[in-house]
Amino acid sequence: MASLRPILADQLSLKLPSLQDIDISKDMIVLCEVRSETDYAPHHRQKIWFLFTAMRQFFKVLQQLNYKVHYVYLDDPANTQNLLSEWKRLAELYHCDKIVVTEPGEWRLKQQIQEAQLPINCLEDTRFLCTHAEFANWAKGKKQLRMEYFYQMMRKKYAILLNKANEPVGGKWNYDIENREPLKNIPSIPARPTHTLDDTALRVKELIERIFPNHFGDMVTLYYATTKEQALEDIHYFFSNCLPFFGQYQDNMLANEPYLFHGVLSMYLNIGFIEPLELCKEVEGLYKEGTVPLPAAEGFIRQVLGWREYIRGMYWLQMPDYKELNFFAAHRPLPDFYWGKPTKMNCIANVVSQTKQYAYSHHIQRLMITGNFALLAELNPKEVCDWYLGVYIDAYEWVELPNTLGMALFADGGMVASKPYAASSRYINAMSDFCKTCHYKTKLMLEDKACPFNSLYWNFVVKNETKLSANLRMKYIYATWNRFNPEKKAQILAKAKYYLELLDLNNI
Ligand code: DLZ
Repeated sequence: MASLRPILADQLSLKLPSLQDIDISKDMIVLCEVRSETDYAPHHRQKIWFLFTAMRQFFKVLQQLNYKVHYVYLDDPANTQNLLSEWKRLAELYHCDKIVVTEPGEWRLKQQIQEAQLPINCLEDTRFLCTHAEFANWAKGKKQLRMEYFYQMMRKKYAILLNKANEPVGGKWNYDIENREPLKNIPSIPARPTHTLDDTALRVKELIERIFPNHFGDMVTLYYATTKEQALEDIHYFFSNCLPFFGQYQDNMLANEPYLFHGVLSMYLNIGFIEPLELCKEVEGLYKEGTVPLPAAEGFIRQVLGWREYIRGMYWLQMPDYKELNFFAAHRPLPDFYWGKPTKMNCIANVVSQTKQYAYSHHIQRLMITGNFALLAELNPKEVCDWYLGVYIDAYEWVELPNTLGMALFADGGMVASKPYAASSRYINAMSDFCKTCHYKTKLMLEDKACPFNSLYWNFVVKNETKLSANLRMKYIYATWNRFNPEKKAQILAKAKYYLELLDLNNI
């Protein structure tokens, strides 16, 4: 009998394990656009546009390769609008006695697969470079699961940037310290490649505008590649124009440069257009031929081979309990300005507006602006995580949750990060041009136009002293606070209280 081979929107790769033993003469591949996936998070309209266009382009590729493929369109009257029920319907339609699928990237969906009364064989996703068993084995018995050690293991496993003695080239595993440049002398950035919107993309645009008229997110154009070939153009643009500067400027933020020297490749890696190992090897090759300095190559490879795999490992190791963690017991609802309503805080307004336009922000904007504010203002982790999962074009829960709940919000109490990434506006002003044109003043703490990040920072530190003061990396922060006189301390906390009240009125 035949088997059904469903492919998810973030599995658009011919190397998928569930395609490897396929019998091309009878097995049926299916791709389904369904409301259960469009609606489980508040997805940005451009994200859905990107995914459906990429799915439809991949469908054409499969047809050209003579696979048997069935595509379910969102507005197909036969569509039951749920992945599992579509797989059941199509398995019956095509007389398939089993369903072979590559493991989904989200626990929610894996759970649905396991609970479905269907003959499903779920294969481990070999597009990742560390298996679940390897990660669990690495984690076993360790008190702390720090990325740095995991990364060294992965460098050794794949022999990336190692010399003949199996030691790191250049003598160090990590060149982060050489990577951080302040905000000056930024080289000019050539325009990114654009991709023509073909009939497929335009038809999907019309569909999204019709079905999701009120969803968050601009649809003026689609900024991203929707085929593997186009994604390769973006990679080559990145290699030639950005990678040499990537490390140096990766923490900077500019109001008019959403991408700076970032790869903007995560959306392609995460849907399967690019293989992570190939990408790392290409970058290593560029270093070896002298095109890219070691700190830039190492910094980039660390993101892909280290951070990306570590985050995924942590997700599967800790789920489902991980999602419920709320270390600081933060409960404030997500303010309206996360959805584009006005705020006088220029950094947030700018990052949210870029997010609305591009469905993208780079990692420092996500961590140190929207994430930092959510941490300081005690926003409910569930609402914050839902926002990140929806609005970013590269977000699936395996990558979003540990990055948001763990890294940005420290809601896991330090499983992912060794200390909270809390910062006052001093950091934002040093790394960005947002403060220059802001209503609030970065240097002020108590005055009328004092930047809210400043008093909220101390409020967060003080409020969570019992939870954080034992952390060695926080010691100097508490020492600074304790040097303030009692009157100043009281004034700072009163100012924070005032701003939190304004925040609750959506008037900050
Ligand atoms: C994110 C997403 C959306 C918006 N829509 C679909 C869809 O209609 N069909 C589909 O197969 N996948 C979609 N996805 C991606 C899935 O949500 C993703 O595969 C799971 O969350 C696992 O990572």
